[in-house]
Amino acid sequence: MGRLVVVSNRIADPRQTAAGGLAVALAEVLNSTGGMWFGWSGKIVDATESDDVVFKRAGPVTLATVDLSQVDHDAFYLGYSNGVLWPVFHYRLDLADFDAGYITGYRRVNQLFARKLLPLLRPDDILWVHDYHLIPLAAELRALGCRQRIGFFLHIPLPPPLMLAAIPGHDWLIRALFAYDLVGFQSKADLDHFARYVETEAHAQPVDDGRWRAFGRTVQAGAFPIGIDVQEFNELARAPEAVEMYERMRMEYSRRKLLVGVDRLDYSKGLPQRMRAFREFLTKNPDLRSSATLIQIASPSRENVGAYTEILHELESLCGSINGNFGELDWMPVRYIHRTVARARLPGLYRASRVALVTPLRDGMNLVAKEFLAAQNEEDPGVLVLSRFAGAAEQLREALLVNPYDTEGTAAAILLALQMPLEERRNRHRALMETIRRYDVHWWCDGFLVALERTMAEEKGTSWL
Ligand code: ADQ
Repeated sequence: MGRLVVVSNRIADPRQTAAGGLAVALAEVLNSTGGMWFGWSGKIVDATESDDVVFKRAGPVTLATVDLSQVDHDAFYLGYSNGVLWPVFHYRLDLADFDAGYITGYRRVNQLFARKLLPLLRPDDILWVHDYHLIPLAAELRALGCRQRIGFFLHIPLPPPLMLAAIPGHDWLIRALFAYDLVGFQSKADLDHFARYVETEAHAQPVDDGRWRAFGRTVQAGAFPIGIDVQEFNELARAPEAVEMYERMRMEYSRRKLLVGVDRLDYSKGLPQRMRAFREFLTKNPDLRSSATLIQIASPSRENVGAYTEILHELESLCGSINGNFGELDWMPVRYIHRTVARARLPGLYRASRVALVTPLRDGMNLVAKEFLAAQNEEDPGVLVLSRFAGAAEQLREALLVNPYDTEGTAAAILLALQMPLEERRNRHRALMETIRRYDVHWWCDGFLVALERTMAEEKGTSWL
């Protein structure tokens, strides 16, 4: 394989474990090919400052970054990426802000990335572009003459065709996907939405085996559900920080069962719905009340986007009223933490918990579900309550699957999870572990790159957008 060039909005130093499983998995391929990771530096600079690429070495890997001006950042990142694509792709048309200036900024930054990246490329490089911020990047690169093989992976869901069609310029976005050689989605449902969109809106023809032809170009599309690095997570679970966390939690909650939720504070994660289901559980089961505590970690995220302030207030008010109405002098039902918890401590918290509540309203995959399973004690494992609307639900069939909009149903699943006999917990956990071990992050990474290498070489025109 040629050198791998990964492109994403934000980059991480793959040598730091805090960077997470994705960076670890990519680091392996990047290291072995002496690859490059290209993205935004995270810095916002004055428009008059130089926009040169800054290079850093991370072992054999080159990290290459560009800065963004305030105007570009606001339109590209806050505006189009997180104010249009994120809500619509998570089925929240009501939260989208279709300001016409955003799409111009989105395109401008993708053009900037293409302009800065192209001179750094070698003829046999293979490019892997990540996520919704960079959908038109391949089209912009092709317009400048780039002929290398380029793959794209969407980490978030793709909505059904009619919802996608609500985005002004949706046809431009999907046409841009055809500039890639391979387009990957998290789930079969997302892939099906892509197929139905291109058939109905773009009159594309299926060629064979996952290939589609439209706009005079053929693209391969497939489902590549992302996994975790089970071994890396096990090591993290055995490290002192996680062990200490586990022991502290066990001591503090020796007489109570713990339920845990770990999310970014985002409206897609279904946090108010989860709190209402827990409140319902407390209302319906007065005798069980003080036997369980829910720890909800909701780390701050995108705080300068309006919809995020609203969800923060809603969640705070729900937690406050649950604690006010149900709390006792020696017991509070909810511990809500609006801060980031170090990744190294999470496995300890997961292991000390009897139940994980992973109940997003919509999620591309959701890795917390898989990390919770990997951190369990196999002899006495906890139970995963999982939304059927998380991509992970396509794979994790032995979890307790719930509809997060159904408050009563979710409350009933919480009761079932807390009372599940040991034998059943073990059986479910064993089956789930088999899945997350087989379909781990290395399987995902290798599977995508092999599929990308196998795509038919095709003469790439340069008139794209
Ligand atoms: P996210 O929406 O960020 O990612 P998720 O998959 O749940 O969602 O988490 C990604 C990573 O962040 C995990 O390693 C998790 O442990 C960590 N994380 C989440 N909340 C945290 C918290 N409060 N504190 C510390 N760490 C936390 C997007 C998509 C997902 C998809 C991933 C990967 O939205 O659907 O699974 O990308 O493709």
